[in-house]
Amino acid sequence: MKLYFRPFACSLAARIAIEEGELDADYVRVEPGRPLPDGRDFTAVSPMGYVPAIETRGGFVLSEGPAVLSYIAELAPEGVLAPPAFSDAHYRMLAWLNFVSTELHKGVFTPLLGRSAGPEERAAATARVGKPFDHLSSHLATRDYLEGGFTVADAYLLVILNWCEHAGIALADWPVLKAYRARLRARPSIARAMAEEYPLLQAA
Ligand SMILES: N[C@@H](CCC(=O)N[C@@H](CS)C(=O)NCC(=O)O)C(=O)O
Repeated sequence: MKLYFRPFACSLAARIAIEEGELDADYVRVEPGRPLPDGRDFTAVSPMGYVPAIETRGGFVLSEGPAVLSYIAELAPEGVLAPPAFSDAHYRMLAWLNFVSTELHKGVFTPLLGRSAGPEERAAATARVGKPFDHLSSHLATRDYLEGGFTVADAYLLVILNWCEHAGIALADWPVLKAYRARLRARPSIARAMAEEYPLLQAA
């Protein structure tokens, strides 16, 4: 399986899942405005040009983070990256993936990290972080992970929390989330995945 990624983008969650699940993957970096190493334009893999995307040896291609993370979770042994299939916890994990994707990634961080939003849109995006961060804080105040043990939803949330400083969001205002981020960063799979991508980010 190939994982198409950009350093420290949302695709980092898929790399974390691959590390945590001890799965095999080749990592293909996507560089804006440049063809892939095999000469194709990245839109041949991911029509919107978004990472993450995966491509299997059998030719199965998939984009959209929550779907990619769910697929990777199913490649790992049951219980390693997701609660057992068809359990209530499994569906709650899917709900968290959607929550992180919509309420945080696209709703708050995409406008703050991109270049196209003007001051009004940025202020509105910043104002939208309070409700989901408050909800996460009260949920995580009594838990180590979003749903039982570590799942791909935690990997996705960690990646979003990594962006706070760059987006001008004061994570210190949510100490539960700050502690959760520190705890996750200390997890070996996450530390390894971040260490792989950090030098690429620095050199970019
Ligand atoms: N709907 C997509 C969005 C993914 C996305 O926003 N990816 C960003 C990186 S975090 C990206 O590839 N941006 C490149 C661009 O905007 O051209 C998903 O959920 O996977």
